[in-house]
Amino acid sequence: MTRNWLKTTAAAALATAFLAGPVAAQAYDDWDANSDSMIDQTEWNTGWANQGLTGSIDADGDGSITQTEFEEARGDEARFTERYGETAFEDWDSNDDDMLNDEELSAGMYSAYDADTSGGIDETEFGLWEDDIGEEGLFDI
Ligand SMILES: [Ca+2]
Ligand SMILES: [Ca+2]
Ligand SMILES: [Ca+2]
Ligand SMILES: [Ca+2]
Repeated sequence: MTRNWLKTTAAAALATAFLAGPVAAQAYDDWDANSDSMIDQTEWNTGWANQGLTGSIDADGDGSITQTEFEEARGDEARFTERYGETAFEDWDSNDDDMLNDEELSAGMYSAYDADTSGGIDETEFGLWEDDIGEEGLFDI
């Protein structure tokens, strides 16, 4: 954990002057703004935006994720499908414009990781998500 964090931090620092770096290690406490040991949808969206996570898979930087950008970012297809289902892109595209914006991606991931559908992301669920994002991209699973 510590070693990974150091490695990620060093890489992120290195990448600052260049293009978007690997997704930095996430801190549950930073995301849980009101410290009630649960990340609600609002806190999740804020954490998501603060980390610029949509930008890390938006290859052309236009603010929308196309299906192509999505597929290129998702890493191992079989594992991705196992985690998110075969129709994740369509399911998350709530306004049916064949693109995912920041909000849709954030909401889609939120529902995917609220494993017990309690309406909040607890530390265990957050840890699972953290394990799934990695240096090769947001969906390095
Ligand atoms: Ca909270
Ligand atoms: Ca794009
Ligand atoms: Ca959309
Ligand atoms: Ca939950």
